[in-house]
Amino acid sequence: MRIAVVSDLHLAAEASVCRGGRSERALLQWLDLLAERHDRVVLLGDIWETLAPRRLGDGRAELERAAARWPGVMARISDPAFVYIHGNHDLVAAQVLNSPSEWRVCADGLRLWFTHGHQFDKFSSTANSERAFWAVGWVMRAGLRRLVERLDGVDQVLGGAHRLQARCQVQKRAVTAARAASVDLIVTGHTHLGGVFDHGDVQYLNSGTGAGGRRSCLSIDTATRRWFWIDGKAEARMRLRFNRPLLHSH
Ligand SMILES: [Mn+2]
Repeated sequence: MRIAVVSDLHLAAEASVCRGGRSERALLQWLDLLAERHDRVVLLGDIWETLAPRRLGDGRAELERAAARWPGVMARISDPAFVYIHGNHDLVAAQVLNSPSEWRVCADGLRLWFTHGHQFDKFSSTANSERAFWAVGWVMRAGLRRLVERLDGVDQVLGGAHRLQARCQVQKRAVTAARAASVDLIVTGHTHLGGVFDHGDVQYLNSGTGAGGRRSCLSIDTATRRWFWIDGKAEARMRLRFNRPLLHSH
């Protein structure tokens, strides 16, 4: 099975708080190209930005407004070629769209677990984070996008995310959970730090982000047991951090 993974688009109704770009056409071209080349495209959470409404707690209305601005993305969510899993910034989709928190699949003898990853983050899994992200929305409306981009780094520190495998607490917790659940691959987004990370018996994969001008994604082929992360920022087609094929099987 060939699976592409995209996450953290942060599509919002208002341009000032939308980190996912301006053109839906360009975004759909990318998603449809991935759908053409894979059996499934997993939309792994934070596809919608519903934590930055004008009024705190208005997430449901915010999702409707965002969907009206990005109708093609919403149409793909109900397309069988796509699997949509909610994250913390689109948690409201669990009720409104019946979006699950995870997808577990077994293919070619590999067990895979797809989940957004905020549950492994000590900051985003707290109730205070909703208020914090709502405040960030107003900072963005004030035109301080650059500041927010720096806040992304603060968010990573608070949540325990790190670019380096050995220092990433989110990754460490995800791998512990994967071992307890007896899966071979755990795939998350959330930290915006994409890559393929070898933990021996478990592989941790992160899709990175499709926001901030990036088009990062994962491509997984369970038949050949190869998976790679594409950093959508610079060399869009460059294959980074190839994994070693898994030798064991269940
Ligand atoms: Mn997230």
